[in-house]
Amino acid sequence: MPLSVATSSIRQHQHPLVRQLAEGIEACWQQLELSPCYLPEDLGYVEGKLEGEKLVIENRCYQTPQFRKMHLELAKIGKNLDILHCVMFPRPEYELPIFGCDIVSGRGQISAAIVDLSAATATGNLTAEYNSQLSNLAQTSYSQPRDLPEWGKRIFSEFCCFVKPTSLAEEQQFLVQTKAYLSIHVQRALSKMPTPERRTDLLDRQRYYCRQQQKNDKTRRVLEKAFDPQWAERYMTTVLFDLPEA
Ligand code: BLA
Repeated sequence: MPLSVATSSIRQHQHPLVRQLAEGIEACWQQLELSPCYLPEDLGYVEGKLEGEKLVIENRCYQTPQFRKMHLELAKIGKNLDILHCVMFPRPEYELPIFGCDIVSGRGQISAAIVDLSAATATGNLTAEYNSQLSNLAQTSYSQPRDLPEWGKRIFSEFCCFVKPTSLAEEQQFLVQTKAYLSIHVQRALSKMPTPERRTDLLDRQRYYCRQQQKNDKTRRVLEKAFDPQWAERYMTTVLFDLPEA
């Protein structure tokens, strides 16, 4: 029996792209054999204050035979800031890339939309199947591509898309592209056989990915202002990018 995905209460009030992508992600995830994945108990649903404005964070977290943690987070800060964060960490017995996506919208305008399938191994290269399927997707073009920060350059693949969408058409293009990455990923995961002998390497790479993501000062700043530095550190290292244990 697949686990049904409940409807979120904050997404109705979020930027349409955040809402549409959240729905697309959950629909795609239904193809997998979902079971719950537990976050630290007090951090599943959180409220805080940022400059007097209310911050609400809603987390959904699942695991499947192929993935140890599939996390979708929606956050709303006052009337202005909407965030979607999504990461899928494979079990280290499966040589699958890490899917990651982040949308940040301020005052109704998206400033950052990023999606990637990040390599599972230290070479930084995706496998041939991923390469060919991603290369075969329709070409995209955005008027405002953004430069990756240094920490990101070390983990994201050549297929990483990081943009500020400037029109409805570009927002829809990002939605279609992200859903295509996800759909390829889920199809590949379903046909993947485990390779337990690669486990140590794959775990190391996931730890590196998380350590690099923990360097995102922009995420940290928002959380520090809404809560406090200690809370932000705990949230980034136990909910967003916890290091997998050996
Ligand atoms: C950027 N992330 C940001 C920004 C904010 C957040 C405020 C700056 C927006 C901008 O530069 O226009 C905030 N993101 C958050 C918060 C959460 C969140 C508060 O997820 C959660 C509570 N970040 C990810 C994942 C990726 C990612 C999975 O969580 C990529 C796969 C990337 N976010 C990412 C990158 C930037 C960003 C690369 C730009 C950082 C920079 O320009 O320095």
